[in-house]
Amino acid sequence: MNTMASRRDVLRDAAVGVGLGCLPSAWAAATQVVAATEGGTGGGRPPRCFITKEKDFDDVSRGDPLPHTLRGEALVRARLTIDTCRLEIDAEDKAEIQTPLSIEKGNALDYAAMTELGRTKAIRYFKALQCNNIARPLGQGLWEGVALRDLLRACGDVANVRRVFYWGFHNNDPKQMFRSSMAFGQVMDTPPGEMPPMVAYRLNGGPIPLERGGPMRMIVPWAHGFKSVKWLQKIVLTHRYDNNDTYAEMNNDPESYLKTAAYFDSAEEESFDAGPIRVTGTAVVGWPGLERVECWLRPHTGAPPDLARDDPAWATARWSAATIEPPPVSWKDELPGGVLPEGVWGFSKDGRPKEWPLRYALANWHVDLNDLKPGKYELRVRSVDKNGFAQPEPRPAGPKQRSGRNQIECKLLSLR
Ligand SMILES: Nc1nc2c(c(=O)[nH]1)N[C@H]1C(S)=C(S)[C@@H](COP(=O)(O)O)O[C@H]1N2
Ligand SMILES: [Mo]
Repeated sequence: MNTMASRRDVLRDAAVGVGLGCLPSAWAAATQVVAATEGGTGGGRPPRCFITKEKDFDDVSRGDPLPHTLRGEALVRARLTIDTCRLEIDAEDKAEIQTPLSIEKGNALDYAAMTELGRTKAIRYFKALQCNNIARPLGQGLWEGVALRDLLRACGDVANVRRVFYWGFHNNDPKQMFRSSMAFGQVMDTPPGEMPPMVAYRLNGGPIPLERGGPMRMIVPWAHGFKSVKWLQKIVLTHRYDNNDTYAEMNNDPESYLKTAAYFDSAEEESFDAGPIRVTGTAVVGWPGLERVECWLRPHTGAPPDLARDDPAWATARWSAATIEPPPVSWKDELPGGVLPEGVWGFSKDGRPKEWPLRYALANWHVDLNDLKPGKYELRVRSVDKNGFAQPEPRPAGPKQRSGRNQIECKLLSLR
């Protein structure tokens, strides 16, 4: 076991950032880039482009049959088409609402009403979807919709409201209901410079596909995926102060914030010919922000790469900064047609992001490994948040802490 060899500082800060949204393929071939896949299937590998194509997200859905497998008449009955979808807003318990919106009264919000509201009130922001319990981002989209606070305000006076409950289509089987909730203040009192929760009706410039929870989906920027309810149909204001999230079950923390954590594009073992290697990955910029991404390289010890929390090797690990890639030079090439960068949350009038990396989004990073001798290596990656906590801090990484995955990933590299 040779942990000392890791002291050979084989990592260095790559000064040149080639990494705009998508890697040029000629460059990639020349330098043995550990290729990012086009996402989707292979266990949640995020693609290299800043935006994930709608079809390339990994899917986390409950229901039997899954709502997005319905077709034809069944889809119409489920009210999951652009023409049939309706969003109802009501109150329960002691809570009151002046103008409830209901299918019965004929004033529920349909898709046309949502897009009409959007003409004056639309907001757009990037959001990385990440499951509380899956250690890899599912994808990142540009979501467009109307702030939930604006929809609620349009329903007139309310009284005795403490929480907002909401759910989507669930095959009319109460057991299949997937619900989530927010405190009333989280919905109404958006702090300056923050993104509000929204009812989204567009993803990446087009209607939200059924697979991604369209036609209408709740998007909660600061939270894990379970707050972003798909196939949204019902919002209920309540006097109850307790959370009713489906994700409150099974020891999940229903108020968990999106964790800051770094990932390899591919965590699988890979072989290379001797020569420079670039390893790429993404980092989720969670609630505590992202200060930097770091890598630790050491010769493979032969032991399984899952290093125990109390393994002495952690204490002598040498972490070197990876390069967080700069914003795309041309947002026009990244954004869907018709969307101007200045129309996206967090961008200034000159079309540039005010902060980088963007909060609740994915940052791309890379690390260059040069002068590696033939052999087998372990490469680990971690994020350091703006509070100075390095992953997995500030909480344990174990499976019993269900407030968002944050284990340190390890990738095995073989050099011939
Ligand atoms: N209606 C409904 N919404 C849902 C779910 C669900 O099962 N049903 N799963 C949630 C969970 S746990 C996650 S992580 C995200 C996943 O979003 P995606 O499938 O678009 O990647 O959707 C959330 N919204
Ligand atoms: Mo999830």
